[in-house]
Amino acid sequence: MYRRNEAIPPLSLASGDSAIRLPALSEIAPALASQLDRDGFVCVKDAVDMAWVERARAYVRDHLDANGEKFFSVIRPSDEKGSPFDDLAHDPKIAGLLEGVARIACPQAIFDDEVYNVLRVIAGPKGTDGSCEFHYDASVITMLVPIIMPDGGEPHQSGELLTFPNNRPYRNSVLTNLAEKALVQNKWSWRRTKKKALANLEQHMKKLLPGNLYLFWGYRTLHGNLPCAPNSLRATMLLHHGDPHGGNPLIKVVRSARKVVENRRRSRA
Ligand SMILES: O=C(O)CCC(=O)C(=O)O
Ligand SMILES: [Fe+2]
Repeated sequence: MYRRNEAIPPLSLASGDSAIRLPALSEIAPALASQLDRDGFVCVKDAVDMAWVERARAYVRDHLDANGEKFFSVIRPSDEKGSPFDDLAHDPKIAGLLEGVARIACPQAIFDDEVYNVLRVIAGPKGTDGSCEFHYDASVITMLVPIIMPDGGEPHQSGELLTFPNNRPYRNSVLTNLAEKALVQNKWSWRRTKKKALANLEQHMKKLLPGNLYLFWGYRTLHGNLPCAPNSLRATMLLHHGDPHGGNPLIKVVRSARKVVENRRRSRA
């Protein structure tokens, strides 16, 4: 068993072309699930090949060169064949790990054939876009893959992740879930949550290092990131898997409405 806050080391490195070094699922899934239940956050150290990180960095830089230095996100960047995001999201080890671990925690969850993924980039003069927008993810499990993290900035101003791990249980009712999200995902609550996190950074702040993978129970964990210094660059890939309210028609309506908003935001970016 691993101690609290200790990174899970790669137990036995897999060979082959994969960008990911992870032990066999059967070895690691139960340990990961219980560590997530206990600590709420797991770091799998050195699991991502730095060559993959460099390819993802080059993709981000190309996008910024073409579109200007500003916040952007790409929904399902894995749809671009041959991209680093295609490789990672379609890596059977990643999908297997996410599904294997999430099934232990939430047996009723429904799993899409593909792991939902997002590329999220903070850039430009403000450095505050999207910061401290605390939320619960829709997915049982969230994997965060840091690509570029600001360095040399003031501590607590470098886009560090803030988490309130395992802050809520799975809700039986979709309506309870939506009401709870509405209650915490607004600017008044964001201000309160930020203050609470800043008052106890040791407990809530997670430093993210490219090359490592980070896991948390996305549905149960209230989370957001601290602002970055002006003109910083911060890029993360998020992988989400397992829907605790899978197939519910109300959730489908909410998601398609959100997609419209996201697309508008992206077209403004
Ligand atoms: O980029 C991050 O650190 C977190 C983003 C996030 O929580 C999300 O996109 O769901
Ligand atoms: Fe999230």
